[in-house]
Amino acid sequence: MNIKNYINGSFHNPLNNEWINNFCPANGEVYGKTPNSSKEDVENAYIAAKSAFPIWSQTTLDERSRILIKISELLEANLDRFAEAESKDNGKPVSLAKSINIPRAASNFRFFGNAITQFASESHESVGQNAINYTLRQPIGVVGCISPWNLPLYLFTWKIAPALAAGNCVVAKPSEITPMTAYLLGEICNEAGLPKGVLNIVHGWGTTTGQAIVEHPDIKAISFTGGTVTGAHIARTAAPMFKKLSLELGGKNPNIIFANCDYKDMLETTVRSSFSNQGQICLCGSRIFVESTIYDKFKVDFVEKVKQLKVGHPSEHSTNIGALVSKPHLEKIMGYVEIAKNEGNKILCGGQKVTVKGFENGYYFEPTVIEAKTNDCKLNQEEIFGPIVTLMSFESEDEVLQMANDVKYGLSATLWTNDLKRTMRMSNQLQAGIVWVNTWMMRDLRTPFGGVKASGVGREGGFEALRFFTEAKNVCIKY
Ligand code: TXE
Repeated sequence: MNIKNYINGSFHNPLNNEWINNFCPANGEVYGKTPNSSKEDVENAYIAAKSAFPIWSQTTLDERSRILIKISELLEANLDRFAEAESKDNGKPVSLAKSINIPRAASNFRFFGNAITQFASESHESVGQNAINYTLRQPIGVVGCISPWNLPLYLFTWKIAPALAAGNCVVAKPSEITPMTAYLLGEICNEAGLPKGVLNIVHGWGTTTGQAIVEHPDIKAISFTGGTVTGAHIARTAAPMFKKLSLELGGKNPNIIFANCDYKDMLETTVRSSFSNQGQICLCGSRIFVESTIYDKFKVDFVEKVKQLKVGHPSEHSTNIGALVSKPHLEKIMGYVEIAKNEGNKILCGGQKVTVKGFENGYYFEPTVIEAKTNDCKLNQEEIFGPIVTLMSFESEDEVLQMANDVKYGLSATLWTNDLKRTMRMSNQLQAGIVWVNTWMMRDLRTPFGGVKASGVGREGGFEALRFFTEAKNVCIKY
């Protein structure tokens, strides 16, 4: 099936007629083509967005809210279709797409459809000067949203929904590796009555289509989620053009386990925080630090649980771990196992490609646990973004804090302890944008979301996202 660009409310082939193969990770076969859109397609998307902006930016909040909530309802009504499409495109278990990924995309539209009706700006009375200041929060105009392949519709809509709610028009590009559900979203937007041109979706390689969006002189803000190297490149391109930038980048997140935690809960959640979505979530806790007094017990229990995870075809209900997203990504993951061996680390389980009967060319890999010798090895410092975690033991709070923070990334951290004072001390000192204590990936969409250090710049979520997608203008009136 060929995917098309969604421009001005209708579907178009790329003008240059260039296409990218779309692979199904579960069997390694090409099952469709994606446009490799050129600058000209991006320009057409921009023109459509620009024309739609005067009306959309003046559309009442009630009406914008109604349309976004309608999109959310239509996504829910089409849950099975979207979940199956996402699984086929990405390799993730259908059950995961159905229970978490697509429902979250629907929640994104519902949440921002509601949030915009509650969004307020400040006023400041200049006492003694007979003046009042009020701040307008005006939409920026045409904005660009670029998203990755790991949570395709979830992260795509996490950007688009607040951008639209705030009154902007959007030129968006999903990952060329997983374009299908973004394509299907166009139909839903038409059905929900989103005026044409308000949202435009162009497909293609990052270096062609994505680059054209970032370089476009009149696309005034870029919201990007993806790799740190790409984020740095986008920042270099956009900064001299004075664009607003939000960058959500990689992570190498510590999962810190103290002996006085609720062990059973910790163990179950740690399996999830290590291997959900085949470990391809920027929030996965890929460095597991365990207090020395329970290290040996944890190692045995954790490895036993990980060995029970079933690697299989994404549509099988019993599958816990589906296929990795692409062949190059599988090769990258296999490369890290070689690095681990060369660094003298010990593979406790996994480490091998898996052949699933009937789907021999699929990109399957065992969930892998590696005991790391030092914190400064490549395995502990580089973002692997797959089903590989490392284990290390620690003696003291100071030692584990030092190791947890001694990495270039700073997205999230997880802490398992029932000691309140320690929780407070460590949460203050962990270098991360998000700290989870005795849980993982529990999300409240009102909270700020983003990272520090090489994990990015800016925050998404709640009013933070609405602030990003608006310009503040202060008006001072003397009376
Ligand atoms: O990401 P890219 P990739 C990490 C993870 C992964 C690595 C590379 O470690 O292995 O990044 O993944 C678009 N101008 N994360 O190669 O390239 C691209 O088309 C504009 C972490 O898939 O960063 C896609 O739409 N756009 C991450 C998006 O950027 C460009 C999730 C992300 O692609 C562009 C995914 C350019 N010059 C990967 N080049 C997370 N933090 O969740 C590429 N793109």
